[in-house]
Amino acid sequence: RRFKVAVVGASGAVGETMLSILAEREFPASEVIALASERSAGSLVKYGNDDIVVQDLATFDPAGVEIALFSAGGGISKEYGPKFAAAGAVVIDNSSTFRYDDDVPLVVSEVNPEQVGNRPRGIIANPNCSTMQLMVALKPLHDAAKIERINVATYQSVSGAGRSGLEELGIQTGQLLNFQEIAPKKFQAQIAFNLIPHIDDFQPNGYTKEEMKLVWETRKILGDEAIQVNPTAVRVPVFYGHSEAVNIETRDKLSVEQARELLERAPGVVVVDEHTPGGYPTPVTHASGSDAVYVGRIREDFSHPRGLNLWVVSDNIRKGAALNAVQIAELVASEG
Ligand code: A2P
Ligand code: 11C
Repeated sequence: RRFKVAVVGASGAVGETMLSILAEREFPASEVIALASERSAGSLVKYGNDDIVVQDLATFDPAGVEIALFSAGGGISKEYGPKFAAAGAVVIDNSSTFRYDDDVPLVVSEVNPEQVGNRPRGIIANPNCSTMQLMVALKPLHDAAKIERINVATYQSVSGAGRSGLEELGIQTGQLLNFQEIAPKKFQAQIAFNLIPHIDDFQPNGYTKEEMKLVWETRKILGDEAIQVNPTAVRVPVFYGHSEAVNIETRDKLSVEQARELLERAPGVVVVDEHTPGGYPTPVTHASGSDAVYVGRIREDFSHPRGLNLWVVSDNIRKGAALNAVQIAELVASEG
């Protein structure tokens, strides 16, 4: 059976990757419809070797769409997601709009695929990119030794902020190399040759929303309200690929050898962990353009009897967003 699929936000950084991954993985589509705002309506986007015309979401009739992948921002998901679901589509939403609703499953395809069927509103949420790669890496360790606490510092690329984030890093880099003034727009401070410890809005507790997403989403995906998560989220001048310095404290002792063996067998994970120059993943050398979650620098935390350190890197646009959304669509399609 083949499905009529719509991609909402098809002209964006995640949307264009959704289209290319649908084609790459030969998703059983009878038709693929590209939707965005009236600004890009009429322009062409790539679906495999084909060019398809972008249509205006505001005037599009969702009747007949069976699977809709949304990545056009939270406001668009909130307004149009329920309309597509009411028209009969399964909505797979990449925004944070529905993630914390009890009647919307939050799914990482390697971690809790069984939740896909549990969708009373016809909506399935795709986690935030920084949570996504963390869950793929930590699920096998959690199953084996029960993680009680996670300390994580993220190093998040500018593509997480969409096309305008990519443009801002490129433009500022050029300007600074030419001794010109820069004027931050998308980011809160200069991003070229700098780091910014601020992603999304500050919360009353002093953490940012990007940091709290790691707390809320980890608990929901692992189905473990007791797990403690202490995040710091940082924007870095990297185009594609989020990295994470992760420290976990487990209930049962996990040796480096045990952790490596579990990770080598884990779906979606590639271990790159040699104690040599370059024997670890980086966003540019491994993650960018790849599907896997890469794990390296696996070592025992010598300051804690049941602590372990990991370095986790993945393409935030692929596994962190578009690929997982397509994998969820594949799970839906396999229901028949
Ligand atoms: P458009 O290109 O027409 O503005 P990114 O995250 O890379 O910035 O991409 C955002 C995506 O969401 C783009 O495809 C963008 O389309 C789409 N989008 C933004 N606002 C709207 C809107 N009001 N209606 C439909 N699509 C929208
Ligand atoms: C970033 N993680 O890197 C964000 C982008 O909740 O889906 C994705 C925000 C989200 O800026």
